[in-house]
Amino acid sequence: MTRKNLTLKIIENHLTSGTPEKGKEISLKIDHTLTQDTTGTMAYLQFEALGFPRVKTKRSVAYVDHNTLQVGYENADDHRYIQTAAAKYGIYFSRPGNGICHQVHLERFGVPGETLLGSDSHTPTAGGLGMLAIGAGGLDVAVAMGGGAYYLNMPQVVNVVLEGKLQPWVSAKDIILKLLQMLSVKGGVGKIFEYSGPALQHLSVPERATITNMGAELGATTSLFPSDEVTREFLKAQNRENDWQELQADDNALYDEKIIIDLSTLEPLIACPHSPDNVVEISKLQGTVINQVAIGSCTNSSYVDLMKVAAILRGKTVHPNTSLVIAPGSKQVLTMLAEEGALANLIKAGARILESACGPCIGMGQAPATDAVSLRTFNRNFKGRSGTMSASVYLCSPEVAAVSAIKGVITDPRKQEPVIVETPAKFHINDNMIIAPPQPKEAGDAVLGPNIKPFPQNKPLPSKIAGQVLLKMEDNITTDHIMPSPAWLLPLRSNIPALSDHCLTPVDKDFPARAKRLNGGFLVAGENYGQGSSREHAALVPLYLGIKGVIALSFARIHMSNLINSGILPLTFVNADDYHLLEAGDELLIDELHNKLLGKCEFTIQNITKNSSFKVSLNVSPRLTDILLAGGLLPYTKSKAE
Ligand code: MIC
Ligand code: SF4
Repeated sequence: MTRKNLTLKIIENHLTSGTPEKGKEISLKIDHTLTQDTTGTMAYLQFEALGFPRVKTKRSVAYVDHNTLQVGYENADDHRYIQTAAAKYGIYFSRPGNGICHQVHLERFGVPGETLLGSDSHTPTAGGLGMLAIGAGGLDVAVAMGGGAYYLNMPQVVNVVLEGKLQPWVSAKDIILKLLQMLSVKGGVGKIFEYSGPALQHLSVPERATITNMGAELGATTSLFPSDEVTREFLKAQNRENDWQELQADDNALYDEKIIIDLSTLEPLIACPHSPDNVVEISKLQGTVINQVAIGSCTNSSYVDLMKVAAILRGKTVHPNTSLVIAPGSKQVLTMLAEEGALANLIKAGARILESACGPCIGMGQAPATDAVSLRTFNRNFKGRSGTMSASVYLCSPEVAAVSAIKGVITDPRKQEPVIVETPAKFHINDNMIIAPPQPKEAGDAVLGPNIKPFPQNKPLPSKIAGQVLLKMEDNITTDHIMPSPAWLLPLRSNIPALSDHCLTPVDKDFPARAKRLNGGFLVAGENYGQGSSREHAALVPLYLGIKGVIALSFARIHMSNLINSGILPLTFVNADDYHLLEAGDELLIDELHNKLLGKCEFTIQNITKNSSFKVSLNVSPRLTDILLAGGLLPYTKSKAE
């Protein structure tokens, strides 16, 4: 009798190389891919540059959901490019207005037991449905669309056992906030979180998806729920029962780690500024004045979430000093809210209804006022991400957000009568905003606009690299720091030269000019460098600025891959003390690099300024070393195809 966990079963079913043993490199066949508009343009340009004629996956979907605010021609041009590229390459196109990629994929496309690679860090949302869903950079997704395998180091599998039942007013959001409180934003790096236990019978698929969605904030590779009767009910209600199959871990399955959470002991929790792991019990914040409440995002914008919000707001008025905005997760959710009268309750209460898109979560509007406090149901509260540097953003459940919006202060809802909303037996199905790809001979060419510029490509790795430490950074630098994306920069996502003037400016506003003047150099950082968004712009823009290597105490998974894919060395300090000794402005030299890469993964960098040296390691597989030597994944993949 085998004792396999579910992660291992799905991995074994998709394995194209390697042995799934902890830490070893494996590769997986990818069944589905998804892209969204702010990473999609790059992914399709790269797909084109790789020379693939058409996608080879079972299903690839291009969503437009992030940058839907067309303040100029730029976004509209991106949308047109993505739509025409999707038609040309055999990809489904989810039109702007149809909803947030993760919510729509869950509702209309996700299939238990299959693999999904998405150019967005919250792709693991589909793990709520029993899919092995992983976020990656656009180039990895482009390769997967062309039929290439996805490579990763076999993660450790953590079993999260959920016991007991949530108390009234405590929700799925509080389960994942609890894990963030326990483990921190780097506690999940190199891990997959597989959920089990008696409490699962009480957690619907969208609730499970709230948990797998925010597993990204733990730094996890992905998170996974079994596919059980609850999953079957959800797919049946989506008119997709045929996509269901039962998937469970074996009895007494083996895991690398186990965490037990008794749901009955949880309280409503809130993540404080400026990190999703800065979590406290609501009682500690009770009475904090809030200027804004924002409900939505791929974490908490499902039908049940918003029906609860509507029930709480029914007959009430939003506090005069608080602005409430609500973005339903999908057209399906919005349609059902409208048909059931809940939308009217929201509007009557004074909520400002936004379109079904990411909206304020990616800083597309609704930036808070100077020094304001914003309470959001989102997944990230990094400093400045809201569009206002001085704002304080707190993260909570939709229930807490709605009750607090009425009171104008953070309010523990537990003294009130609980609201009960059941998962519907039938969702409203209408896929008229999803365009299936035409037959190849009917598809025209992909249409580029003037803002879509060629992306930078690296040269093969030289054997001698010299340069200055251009910037020294602390722990947990996010890709929002490296390549900020407020509303006024998002239209430039297809224009790397224009974006380069804003790289790392939240850390040092002079960085781009310095990097350009000195023709590039090195970046130095602390732990968990590059956490957060999957945007490969955080590697492509540094590449454009001549960055040759990043030396850090540790890296976040997706960003490290993006650096390698761009041919930038991700080096780790062997001794943490050397991080403290290194200073911005130090001149560094790595010589005989090719020889060094042939040997063991540790080598020495000379610090010319300090007349000293320090050890770094490049702890990557031989395949990744070859990618670095080739100058990135694109030239490497092309050379393999020749
Ligand atoms: C995010 O939530 O940070 C984003 C915006 O969805 C990103 C993708 C992007 O930067 O375009 C992500 O999570 O990967
Ligand atoms: Fe969109 Fe926010 Fe989800 Fe990113 S985290 S996909 S910006 S809703």
